[in-house]
Amino acid sequence: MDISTNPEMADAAPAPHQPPEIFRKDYTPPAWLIPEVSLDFALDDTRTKVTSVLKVTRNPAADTDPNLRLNGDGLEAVSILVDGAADNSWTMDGGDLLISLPGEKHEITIVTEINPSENTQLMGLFASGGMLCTQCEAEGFRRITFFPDRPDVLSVYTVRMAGSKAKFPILLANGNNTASGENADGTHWAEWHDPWPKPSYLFALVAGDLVANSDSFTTMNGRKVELNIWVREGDEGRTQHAMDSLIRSMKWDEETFGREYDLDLFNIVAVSDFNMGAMENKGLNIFNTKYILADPDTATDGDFDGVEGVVAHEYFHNWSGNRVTCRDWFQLSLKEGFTVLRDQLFSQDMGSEPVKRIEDVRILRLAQFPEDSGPLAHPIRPDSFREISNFYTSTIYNKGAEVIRMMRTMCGEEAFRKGCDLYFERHDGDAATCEDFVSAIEDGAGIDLTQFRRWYSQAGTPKVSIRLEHSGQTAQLHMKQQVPATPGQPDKAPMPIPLKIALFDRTTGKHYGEHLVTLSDAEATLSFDGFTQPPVLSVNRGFSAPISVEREMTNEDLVFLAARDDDPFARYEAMQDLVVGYLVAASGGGLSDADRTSARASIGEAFGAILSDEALDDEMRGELMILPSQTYIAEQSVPADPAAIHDEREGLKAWLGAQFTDELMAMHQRASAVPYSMKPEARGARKLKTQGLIYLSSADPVHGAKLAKKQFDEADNMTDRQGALMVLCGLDQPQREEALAAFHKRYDGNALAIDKWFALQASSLHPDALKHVKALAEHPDFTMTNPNRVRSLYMAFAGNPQGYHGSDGAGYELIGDVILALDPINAQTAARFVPALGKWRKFEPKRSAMMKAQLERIMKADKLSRDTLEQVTRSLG
Ligand code: B3K
Ligand code: ZN
Repeated sequence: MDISTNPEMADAAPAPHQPPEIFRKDYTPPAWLIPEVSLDFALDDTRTKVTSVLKVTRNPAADTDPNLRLNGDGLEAVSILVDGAADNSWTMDGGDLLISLPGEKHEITIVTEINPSENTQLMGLFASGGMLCTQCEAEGFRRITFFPDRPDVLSVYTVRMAGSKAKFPILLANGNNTASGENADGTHWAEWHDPWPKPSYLFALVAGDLVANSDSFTTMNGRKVELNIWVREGDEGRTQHAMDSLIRSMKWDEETFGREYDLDLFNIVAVSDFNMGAMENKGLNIFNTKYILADPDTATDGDFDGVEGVVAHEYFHNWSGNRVTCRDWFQLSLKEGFTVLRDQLFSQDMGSEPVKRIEDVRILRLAQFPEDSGPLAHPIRPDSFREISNFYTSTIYNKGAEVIRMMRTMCGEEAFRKGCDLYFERHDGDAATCEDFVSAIEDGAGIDLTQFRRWYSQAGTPKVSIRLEHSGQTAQLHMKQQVPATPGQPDKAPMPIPLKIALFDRTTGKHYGEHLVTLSDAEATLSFDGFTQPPVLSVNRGFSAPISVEREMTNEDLVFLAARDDDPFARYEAMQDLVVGYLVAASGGGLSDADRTSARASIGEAFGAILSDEALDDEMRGELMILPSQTYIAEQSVPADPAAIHDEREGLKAWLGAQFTDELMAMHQRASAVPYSMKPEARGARKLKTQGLIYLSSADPVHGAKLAKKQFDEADNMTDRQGALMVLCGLDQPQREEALAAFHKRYDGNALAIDKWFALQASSLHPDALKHVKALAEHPDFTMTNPNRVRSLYMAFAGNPQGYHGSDGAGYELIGDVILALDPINAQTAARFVPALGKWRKFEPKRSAMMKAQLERIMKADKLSRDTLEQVTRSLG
C-alpha cells in the first residue's frame, strides 16, 4: 500500500532512514593494499570512460578477508577482470563492489562510465566552464571508479587521458608529465606519473582550454621547480599575486619548518564552480577562482589576503597532509588544524602579526564558538559521523589550529619546531593519527602532554572566570575553569589552559613582565607580590587559549587597557569587552539611564584614545575601531533578541559617529590622500576610510551617503569601492541604487565582482534586505548551480543579523526553501546552510520556534541527502 494514501500512516511517517553512523573506535586496517594504480580516461563531456588497473596485495598487518571492498557511489561497472579474465565472483553491497580473491596478489581491471556534465554535486569528475576537473576529498574518488576510497590506502598513480585537442588542449594530472602525443582523429593524449604514494582523495585531473602564468622556484637543495597557475584565457593578468604568494610560501616553509618541495613541477588550476576554497591534490592544486584571481580593480585587501593565505595553506599541505596523511577521517584535524596554524603563522610573518592574530580570533568567535555551543558541537577529533563532508568545520580547522598553537606556546617556538621535525621524520609516507602528532611533539619538544590530550577529546569552549583580589602588597589571581556540556558529553574534565598574563601598575601605566601560567585544575589561585595598589589585569594576551574569559573588571580598567595595553590583542580585547558588556546589558533591558550614560562615556573615552593615538599604525587603528559583531553579542546573551541587539548596536554606532564627527571626518580626509599601494600604511588608510564611513553614515545618513558616494565614485581600487558600496547598501538613500547600478555595469561578466554585488545587498543592514534577496534570486545573473553565487546571495543573507532574523520568520523560511531546493543539486553546499537554523535554541522563544519549525519541515521532505539529513537530525536532537 502506498503510505501516502493512508492519512493515519502518513501522520505517523517514520523518521527518514538514517545512514549508518561510523565510529572512530571501530577503525581496522584495510585487508588489501593497492601499491599501484593505472587509470585511463577517455574524456568526454557527457560520457567519460574510465579504465582502472589495480595491483592489489593482501595487507599482512590486517585480518584475513577474502573480500576486496572497492567503494563506489552511483557507479556501475561496465566490465570487471581479475588477473586478465572475466570475473563473476563479485557482489554489490550498496554502492560498493566486493570481489572475492583467492590469492595474495592480483590485478583487477575495471571499466566505468561517468557523465561529468550532469555532476552538479561537484564531487568526482565534473564539468566547469567548458573544462573537466576533479574533486576527490573526502569521498569523491568513488564517483569516478571503484576503489578503496579511504585515506590509509596509499598508491603510486599513473594516469593516461585522451580527448579532443580543440576542446581540451591542456591535460593535467598529479606528478610529472611523462609522455604525450596526438592522434590522427583530432584527439590527443598525455600520460602523468606521480612517484609519491598517495591516498585516492589526493588524485586530480584537469582537461581544458587554459593558459598559464609560469615561473620557477629553486629549492634549498637546488631543485628547480616549474610553477604554473592555469586559468581561463583573459584571467592571466590577475594571477600574479597568487604566484608571488606561492613563491613566498615555498621559501617560508623551508625557512620556518625546514620543508622542501619534492617534485619538479607544481601546477595550480583555477575553476569557477567549486564547493570550497581549494584542494591540495599532489602537485596539482585545484582552486576556486576566488582564491587565485586578484588585482586592485577587482579584489579588496581582504581578498588579496585570502589568496595569499589559501595558496599558502594548500602548498603547506604538501607536507602536512600529503607526505604525512591521515589514517582515517576522524584524524582530519591532524592535517587541517596543523595546516591552518602553518598558514596563519605565514600570514603573520608576511603582514601585520597583531592584525592577523585579531582577524583569526574574530573568525574563531564568529564561526567556531557558535559550533561549540550548539547542537553540532564536536571535538577536534570527532568520535563518530555519518557524512564526513559535514565535518569540514571551523572546529576541525580553526580550533584545531588553536590547539596546536597552544602546544607551541607551552613548549616554545624552538622546541615546537623540534617536535614538528620529529613528526615529519617519524611519519613521512604514513597515514598518521592525531595521537602520533601529540606524541611526536611530546618527544621532540620534551614536554608532557598527557592532560593536554583532553583538548582532542572534549568539545565545548571552556569558560574561565578570573577575579583579582588585592590586599597589602599582594595581588591574588583566582581562576576557575568550566568546560560546558555538549551533545554526548555531559561531564568534562579540566583541561590545561595556557594563559599569558600581565599586571599593570595603574600609576605608571607599565607592567613588570608577562607570565605564562597554565590553569590545569578546575580552580587555582596565584599570588603576585609588590603591588601597593591593585594592579590592572591583562589576561589571555595574544589569545593564548581558545576560551571565553569572564573577568570582573570595571569599565575604568577596560578603558585603561584599551588605551595602552602593549599586547595588541589584549588592547583589542579590552575594547571589545567594553562594548560587549554594554550591548549585552542594554539589549537585555538591564541598564539604567545612568549606567547607559556612564558606559557610553567609557566607550567614547577608549574610542577617542584609539582615534588619536599617534603611536598606533592605521591597520591596527582600523581593527580597534571595529565593533563586535552582532553574532558574537548574540552568543553572549542567550536567549538573544536580534532586534534589540541590532537597535542597541546601531544606536552605539550613531552615538560614536556623532560624538566624533570632526575626528572621523579628518581621519577620512587624511586617509583619502594616501595613494593606492599594497604598503601597510596604504592598506591601513583604506581600512580607516571605510570604518570612518560606517560611523559617519550611522550618525547622519544623508551626509554619510554623500561621502560614501564620493568615495565610491573616486575609488581607484576595489577596497574603497566595495567599502563605500557596503555602507550605501545599508542606507535608504538615492545614492544606493545609483552606485549598485554603476557597480554592476562596470563589472558585468566578472563573476567574482558580481558575487560581491549580490553579497553586499544580501548582507546589508537595509530594512528591506529580505525583499532585495528575493528579487535578486530572479536576477538573470543568479544561478543555483554555482556555489560561489549561491553563497554570495544566500549565505550572506543567512549571516545578515537583521534581515535573516526578521520577526515574522520569513528569513528562516527562505533559508528552509534554499536548503530544500539546493539539496538535490549540491548536497554539500545545502547542508552548510543548516547551522543557520540549527542555532534555534539560542534565540528568544518566538524566533526559536520558527527556526525549529523550518528544520522540522525540511525533515519531512521526501528525499534528503545524507549531508542534509545528518545536519538537520543533529540540529533537532
Ligand atoms: N582539504 C580541502 C578541503 C576538502 C573539503 C572536502 N569537503 C581543502 C583544504 O582544507 O585545504
Ligand atoms: Zn586544508
